[in-house]
Amino acid sequence: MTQEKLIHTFNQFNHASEYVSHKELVSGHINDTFLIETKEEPFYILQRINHIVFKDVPGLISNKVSVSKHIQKKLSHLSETELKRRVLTFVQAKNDKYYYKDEDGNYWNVMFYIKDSVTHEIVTNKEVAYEGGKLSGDFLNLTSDFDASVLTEVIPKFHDMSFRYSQFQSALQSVSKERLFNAKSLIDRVIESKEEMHILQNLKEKGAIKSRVTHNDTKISNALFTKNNKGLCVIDTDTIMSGIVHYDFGDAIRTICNTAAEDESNLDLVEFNVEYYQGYNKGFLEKTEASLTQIELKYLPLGAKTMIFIMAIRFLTDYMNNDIYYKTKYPEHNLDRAKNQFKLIDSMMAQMEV
Ligand code: GN1
Ligand code: MG
Repeated sequence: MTQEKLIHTFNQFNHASEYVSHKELVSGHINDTFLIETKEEPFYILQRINHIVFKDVPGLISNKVSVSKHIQKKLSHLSETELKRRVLTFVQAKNDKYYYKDEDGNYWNVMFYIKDSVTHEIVTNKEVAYEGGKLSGDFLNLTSDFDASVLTEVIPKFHDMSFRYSQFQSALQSVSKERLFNAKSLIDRVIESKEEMHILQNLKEKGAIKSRVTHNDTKISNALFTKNNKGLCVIDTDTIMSGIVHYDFGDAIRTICNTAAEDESNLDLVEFNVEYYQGYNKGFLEKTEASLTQIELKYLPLGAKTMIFIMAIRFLTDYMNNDIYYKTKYPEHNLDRAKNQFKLIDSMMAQMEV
């Protein structure tokens, strides 16, 4: 991506700002994200949405813009400055849409950068876990009256276990001998866990757990905090769709409670931090307890285990498919991610009853 092209793309959006410089933000595995620094604030986030992964980008943009607007309405008592720190605000393109499609077929969107905020790839502070719980809970509350059925399913069956299982089984048919050998023990684990890992999906399909608006990518690096560890805003809302609360609870726990990064290859460093589980759980329940059903509450811990497992099976499947989905930095990267997630489940099970 040349600088000239980036400036050209940025200038397809409605703003009165002058580009000064940019930085690529590299933490995501799917999209390309740039911080655009301007002559005078605000700064912006310019993002290329990966349209191989997200087949209906206009639908995705419509989901996230309409949910942002819904939350903005609900928080309209806040000052404009505060509101822009609490919810993502998207910038319209000159074509009046909230995205711009370039000559190469790439889709771009722009939002305001939320300054004086920090993200955590690894949590090292109990307050961040607690505040993270409040943020996820708030997001679910603020969107609870939004009709989830109008949302586009941006990645069909995204957290559907039987879909992830069938992808895993297809990969098993075509995996190379070498990768099969390297992944054998993890493959066996996936097969052993099949029944338990379908419990939540079965409850969802029976209607025992209701679908609603969920974020679906609540890893802790998708939340912004102040420098004093107060929760500000959830970001990366590309995967907003209809789902169950366990998806959001579980993916947050998966990342908050891991004492190491999700791709740490030294498994001795990967442990499940129960204190952070309790902290997140407390913040989450403070916001949602009154509105969750007994059955939703009962299955939150299994939700955490299931979401760790679903990432394990997805990383493993991608490894068996020769890394076609996630960005990887070295050949065994996806295998290391999968091993890491299984170690996290082992450590969780050694300390908690699920
Ligand atoms: C992907 O691209 P990013 O980092 O926002 C993935 C999530 C995984 C995550 C694991 C669309 O998210 O489901 O939890 O990697 N997003 C998609 O880090 O597949
Ligand atoms: Mg994401």
